[in-house]
Amino acid sequence: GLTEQEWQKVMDIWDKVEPDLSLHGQEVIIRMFQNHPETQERFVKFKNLKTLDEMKNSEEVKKHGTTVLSALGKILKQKGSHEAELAPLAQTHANKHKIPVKYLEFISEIIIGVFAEKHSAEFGADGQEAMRKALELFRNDMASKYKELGFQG
Ligand code: MNH
Repeated sequence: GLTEQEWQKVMDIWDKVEPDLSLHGQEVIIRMFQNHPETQERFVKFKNLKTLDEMKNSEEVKKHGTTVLSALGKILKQKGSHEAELAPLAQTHANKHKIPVKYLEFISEIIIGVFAEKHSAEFGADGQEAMRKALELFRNDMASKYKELGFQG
């Protein structure tokens, strides 16, 4: 788990991100598609977007980015006691969207990269390390749920 100080660092950076979830979310989704094109194939609604411009101009991408980050924010705020928030997410990502843990790893690193870029002053090495630990905890718990659900992930 994380120490209370580490959770505090995670919450501090979240305070910076939260006022503009859609901008951060849009950037995360687009960068995931650019760096790992196989992830885009998992989205029926985004498969058709071909150029970076199309992605940037898509209201749907922005909306999805907001959906993802608001769900993540709710989870992080539980500071590890996130069973109630995580279970339904694991269910859909295993059974419906079929998202491997590897892709959750991709998006985790991208989230850290985007936040670090946008908030370099507030998000130093220790903050990044705390966020990495929090996202690892999230992923490990997703992976356990995947296993229970019989999804190889
Ligand atoms: Mn994901 C839908 C949260 C990572 C692919 N995702 C959703 C929804 C939430 C969500 C909330 C909407 C409700 C639901 O279907 O459960 N997703 C997350 C979070 C992370 C995440 C918090 C990690 C952080 N998701 C990923 C990754 C991929 C992915 C990584 C693929 C590479 N998600 C999807 C797909 C949908 C979805 C596909 C369905 C989108 C749609 O058609 O509306």
